[in-house]
Amino acid sequence: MNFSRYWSVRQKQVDAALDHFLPSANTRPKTIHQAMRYSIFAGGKRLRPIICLAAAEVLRGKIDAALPQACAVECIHTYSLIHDDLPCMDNDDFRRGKPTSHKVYGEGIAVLAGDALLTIAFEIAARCKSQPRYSHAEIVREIATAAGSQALVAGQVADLEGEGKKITPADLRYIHENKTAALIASSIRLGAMSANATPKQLKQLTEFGQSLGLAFQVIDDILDVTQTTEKLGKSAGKDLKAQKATYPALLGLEKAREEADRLTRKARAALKPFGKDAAPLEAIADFLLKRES
Ligand code: GRG
Repeated sequence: MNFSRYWSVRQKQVDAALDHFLPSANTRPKTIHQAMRYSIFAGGKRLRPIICLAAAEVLRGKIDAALPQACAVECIHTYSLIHDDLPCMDNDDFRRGKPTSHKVYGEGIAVLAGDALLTIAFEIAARCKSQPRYSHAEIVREIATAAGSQALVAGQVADLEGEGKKITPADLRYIHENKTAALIASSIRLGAMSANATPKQLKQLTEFGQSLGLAFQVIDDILDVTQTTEKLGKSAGKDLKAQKATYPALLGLEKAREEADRLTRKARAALKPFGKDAAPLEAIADFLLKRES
């Protein structure tokens, strides 16, 4: 498998679908649609939509059937980044290699661009086809749960409240599971649901997504202290400055790397029942472990 070609083909498919689903930059009121598009097309990796499509692929489902759900999760992810960067949260000037939304459009429009991306995620998801095992209501509930106050928002609350405090490894795991792993696991689940996964297949892929999501965040913590701002496209060294608990801060760099390794192996083990069909997800797990940005 030529992984970089695979990734770039998928990125293009996701970008074309997002372009189709989002109102054009000329749609009134122009400012909000320009701001939504500015952040969506600022150059994100598209990890969540691509793993959603890959999960469908592993179950021999159609990519087209998973595209609305894939775009919905990317809209939610981008909203969370816009809001996370606001002065009242992490206060960052730089994201995806560009000035953050509030730096370009002002705080008011940045808040609204985040709100509008969160909302449009559900409009886009509602365009998907239901499957014999998964109704529209179940698909929409999956997304709402992952974005809500017991997952993504819960992680952000615990992260905000944990700043400058001594937190335990269990607290750190709670933050990472909710702030990062929940949306990643849900992206995989949505792809699997679009391919009408059996309950057993969905369980295996959920396990994969949870371990992959945690590994992704441990690696993100490591990159924050080992890479430059230019390479990351976002401010490096921020966690340290904000006195945030991270895996390298809690365990040291070497143990944090071992933990990322262990979680990736655990994720890969959950793919065993899919045999050779799991190749795209296995390749993604390996790529994420070795990534440098
Ligand atoms: C504001 C409700 C709310 C939540 C914010 C996503 C988030 C929670 C905070 C952003 C900061 C952060 C370190 C989040 C953890 C998840 C993460 C590593 C996001 C970055 O994901 P990438 O690397 O980003 O996939 P791109 O830009 O490539 O899409």
